[in-house]
Amino acid sequence: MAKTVFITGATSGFGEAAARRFAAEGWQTIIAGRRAERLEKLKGELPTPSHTITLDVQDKAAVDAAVAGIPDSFKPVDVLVNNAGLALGLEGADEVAIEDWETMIDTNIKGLLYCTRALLPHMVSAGSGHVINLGSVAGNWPYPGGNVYGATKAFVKQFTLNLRADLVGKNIRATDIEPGLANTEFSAVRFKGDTDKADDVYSGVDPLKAEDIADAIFWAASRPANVNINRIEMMAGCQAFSPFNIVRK
Ligand code: NDP
Ligand code: 8X3
Repeated sequence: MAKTVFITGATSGFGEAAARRFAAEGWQTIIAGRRAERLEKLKGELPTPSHTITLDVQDKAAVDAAVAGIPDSFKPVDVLVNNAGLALGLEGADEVAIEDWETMIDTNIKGLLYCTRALLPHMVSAGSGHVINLGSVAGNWPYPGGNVYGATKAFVKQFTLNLRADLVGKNIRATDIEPGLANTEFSAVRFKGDTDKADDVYSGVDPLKAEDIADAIFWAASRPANVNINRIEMMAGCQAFSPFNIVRK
């Protein structure tokens, strides 16, 4: 029987690339996101059965309804990829719009929790499953303007590890994938449609591609049952660490 992966944020970037990768490997996909027309287009291009769900992960009732409405032919869900997420802005903590912080928390933290909590009991009943979360290097390494975005990804990392603690012995795996600089719509979203600013992020460098992250997600999902990949932190070859910022008198 074909395996099924449920991917949130499949309309773009890592989620779309992951859907293409899993489908190419013979998996059925459940693809979710807010942009319905993109989901339908993607579904038409995938070689295996796909179920689309137009979904805002910030809406708990909608998440519950989406999970309740999964067709029998897509059950059980073998892997949940909690990928939907975003950064908004790069302003300092004293300047940022509080609404941007709220949106990041509602999406990256609460949306991820809603999806996980809705699907986990089904995985436990089925006796197997795997939750793969999209963290970030921003959850491990501070940078100016990363304030709440990085904090949401630190939450994702620790929640993933705590899921492992809760689920050990239940044949449910949990993995945090923590990419660095990757060229997707991420920066266009972060800079609210300012494409010049977004393009600057990737100019003159060779960043990670969505397919690189899809590769890591699929690799983690396709390890034998006796293996759990706890975390994968990955950076572009052009990216590394900076010295501490010391302000001198
Ligand atoms: P994209 O902007 O290309 O894709 C983000 C996806 O998330 C879209 O499909 C979008 O779909 C979806 N999404 C956003 N908000 C919601 C919501 N409220 N409900 C449902 N879906 C939503 O970015 P990436 O592919 O780069 O990002 C994917 C994940 O990886 C994010 O969690 C991001 O934080 C993380 N990440 C990104 C990095 C990067 O440099 N690109 C590096 C490290 C981590 P739609 O708008 O249709 O709802
Ligand atoms: C995305 C990577 O460095 O822009 O999570 O925060 S970064």
